[in-house]
Amino acid sequence: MHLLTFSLLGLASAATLAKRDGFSDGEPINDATGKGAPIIGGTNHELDLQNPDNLGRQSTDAGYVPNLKWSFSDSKTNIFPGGWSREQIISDLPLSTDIAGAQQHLKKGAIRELHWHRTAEWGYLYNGSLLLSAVDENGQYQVDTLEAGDVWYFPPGVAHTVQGQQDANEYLLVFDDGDFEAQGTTFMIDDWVAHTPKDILAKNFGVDASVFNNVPSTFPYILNGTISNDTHIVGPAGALVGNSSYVYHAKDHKLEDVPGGGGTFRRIDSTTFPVAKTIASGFFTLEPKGLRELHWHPNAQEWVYFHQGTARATVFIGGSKARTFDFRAGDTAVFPTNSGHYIENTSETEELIWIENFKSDTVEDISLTQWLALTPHDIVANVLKIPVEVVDKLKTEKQILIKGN
Ligand SMILES: *[C@@H]1O[C@H](CO)[C@@H](O)[C@H](O)[C@H]1NC(C)=O
Ligand SMILES: *[C@@H]1O[C@H](CO)[C@@H](O)[C@H](O)[C@H]1NC(C)=O
Ligand SMILES: *[C@@H]1O[C@H](CO)[C@@H](O)[C@H](O)[C@H]1NC(C)=O
Ligand SMILES: *[C@@H]1O[C@H](CO)[C@@H](O)[C@H](O)[C@H]1NC(C)=O
Ligand SMILES: CC(=O)N[C@H]1CO[C@H](CO)[C@@H](O)[C@@H]1O
Repeated sequence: MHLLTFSLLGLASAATLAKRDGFSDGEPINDATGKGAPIIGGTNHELDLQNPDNLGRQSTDAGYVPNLKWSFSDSKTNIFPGGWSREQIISDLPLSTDIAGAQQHLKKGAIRELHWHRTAEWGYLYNGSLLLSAVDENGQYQVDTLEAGDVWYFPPGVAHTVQGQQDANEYLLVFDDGDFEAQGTTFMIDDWVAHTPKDILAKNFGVDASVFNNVPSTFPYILNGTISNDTHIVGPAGALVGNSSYVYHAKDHKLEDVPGGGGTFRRIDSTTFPVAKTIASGFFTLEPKGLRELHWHPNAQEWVYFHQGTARATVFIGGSKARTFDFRAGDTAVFPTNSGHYIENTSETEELIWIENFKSDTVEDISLTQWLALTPHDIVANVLKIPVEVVDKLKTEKQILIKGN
């Protein structure tokens, strides 16, 4: 009895202390303006709580802006002997025409079937270690070990595989075409061999046809294996090294300068990873109350993967249309080319980590603050109806990530 009374009192005082508005209770109610009313019919309250901005919280949002968000948790996960895979393609996120994404997990020794794609493939290993193997049209090859934080890029058509080296190996995949399940996108070696007449296989490889009696007819995709110890391949055309390498080893590269001091930024595009000609990416961590400054990308759609934390972004698509989205780890998003946006950390406890990908050779952005600072100040003051002294103080250098206060 005593305990019950105590906990009820505790609840009451907690409620008094943390004064919440209707939106943070998962209801479309603006306590300040009196607009809105509770949802009586069917609703997914957990999702409403996770997406307060879908409930109309931002009075600056306006007009119809299509959905720009997809959570990997909404994707079908395919499970295999050696791990799992789940993807986000154009039918999940229709505005992401440039890029499709996936997450994959390989157990120790597990092998992604040998294959190639008509698209470029970009990968970011965020856990474990991978043995990567690839061969190009000139017979140049690469056998390389990746650690967490490393990135790879295979141009279209390059033959490849990866094998998990630790107990858990997990990575993000990005392809430079949103329509990744289209016919003729992925070609699996055992699939091809199984659909080639055995006498042709025998003639092609110069062996007896019976060698191929056990080629699987159902394709494992991610199969169990044992750790390969055969990493010292020698070939006539040599290894892909230096600027030809398909691998970006994070430890060999510096972070970019972040004048705003709000976090870290790593640029992985053709200026730092020359082979990555069609997929450019930026890796961001955002510190307490920090803000990725208002900006847009002049060269491509932005595809985003949130790796850790929670975030908010408002996307302005022109024509008085803007919409705010709430994000958390595992979400993907697309911001249409040239649309203005910011990204803000909304977690009280966690650093925000995300990755931006562009179907381009470079990461490019135009900063709103830099633009205004480099435009005649009286003109800016007159257009925005703000004091010219405010414009005089705007920073002329891109801040990228702004510190919280
Ligand atoms: C695959 O290997 C794992 C160990 O990594 C084992 O637990 C599992 O049973 C194996 N699955 C199959 C289908 O062989
Ligand atoms: C990988 O995942 C394991 C299991 O969750 C974790 O203990 C480990 O710290 C992770 N390693 C990295 C590099 O993230
Ligand atoms: C490498 O693996 C093969 C089997 O795949 C085995 O026969 C050989 O002994 C191994 N070599 C070493 C040095 O472990
Ligand atoms: C490698 O690429 C970088 C960046 O594009 C370039 O600055 C450098 O000169 C290249 N090095 C060689 C040896 O080609
Ligand atoms: C705005 C906001 O809540 N920012 C949070 C971002 O993450 C840090 C932890 O790194 C929190 O301390 C901040 O409160």
